[in-house]
Amino acid sequence: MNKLLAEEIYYDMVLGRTFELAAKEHYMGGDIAGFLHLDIGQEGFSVAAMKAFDKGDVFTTYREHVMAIARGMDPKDVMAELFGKAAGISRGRGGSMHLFDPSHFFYGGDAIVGGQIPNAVGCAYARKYQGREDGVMVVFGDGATNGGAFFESINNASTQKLPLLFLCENNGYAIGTKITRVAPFEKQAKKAEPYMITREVDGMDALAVYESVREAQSLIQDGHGPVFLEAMTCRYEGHSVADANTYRSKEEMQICKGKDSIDRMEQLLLSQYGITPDAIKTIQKRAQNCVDEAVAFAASAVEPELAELYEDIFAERKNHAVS
Ligand SMILES: Cc1ncc(C[n+]2csc(CCOP(=O)(O)OP(=O)(O)O)c2C)c(N)n1
Ligand SMILES: [Mg+2]
Repeated sequence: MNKLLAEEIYYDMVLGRTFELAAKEHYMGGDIAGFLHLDIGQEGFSVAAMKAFDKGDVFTTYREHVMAIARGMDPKDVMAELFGKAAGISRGRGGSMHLFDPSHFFYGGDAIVGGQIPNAVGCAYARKYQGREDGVMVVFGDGATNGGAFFESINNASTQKLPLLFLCENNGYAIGTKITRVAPFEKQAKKAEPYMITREVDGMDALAVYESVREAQSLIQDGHGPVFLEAMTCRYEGHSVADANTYRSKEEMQICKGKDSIDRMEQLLLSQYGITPDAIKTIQKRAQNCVDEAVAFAASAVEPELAELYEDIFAERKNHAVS
């Protein structure tokens, strides 16, 4: 990977964490309502996956602030969405779990666990039908692989040889339930093995994630059909800000935080890319300024008009009658 890209990935990881720490503060302060799922600890995975899958369509889960920003959305528009403001990326209608931006081929954020998976299958079918070769990537958690929609989707995608990357972020927990209590094995790729090529990567190593997603994207573009890539990660916070994370021991959290992807990337920049400690500080400052501006923008933005309450709820009814 060249220096410019390594620096860009590091910046987006620092930006993601800074953004989420600010979001947490404003959630606790009452500026943000609803649920707030933080990606803190998993930034390396989220940023590298988005940077690697540079073209194509992306569907993801409710834990998606960092992915949305890494995909190219303006942090101001994302923060305004969390604040429920009209200037938000989903016009204040979606909130944290529904960041949606067709101009970046980013179709959410989905509050329904695994709900995005069949949507991605439909999109991949459409793209194949249209002869578009970029492919589709769907990101979901380990918990989502226990749902029926997941099994129907892998069956359909492999039968139809769809250009679809199933990217599983396995942090070992579905809310507070350890995955091995509700699935017969720790690695969820086993569920997809009979259907498609499967791969595993250390999700706390941003460069490794980047390389694995690139490789998987080439495979789906070359007509091999779908690929299942499993990234082993670790989230530092509870499932959402409302979850006190009491189900994990101090020792487990210590091991988890010892793998910090931002620290690892920073060491790499210093030791292999010749980036100076001063340059690292400048990047961190730039990220902080960007987040401060995003918060100021969101705080001063206006709320959606009450009169628009029922807009964008249902599709416009079209008359398909043929005369
Ligand atoms: C269909 C559906 N069932 C249940 C829930 C409640 N729920 C929200 S997140 C979650 C766990 C999903 O597992 P995973 O993606 O591994 O969770 P995470 O790592 O994000 O905690 C559940 C059961 C939901 N949102 N949708
Ligand atoms: Mg999980």
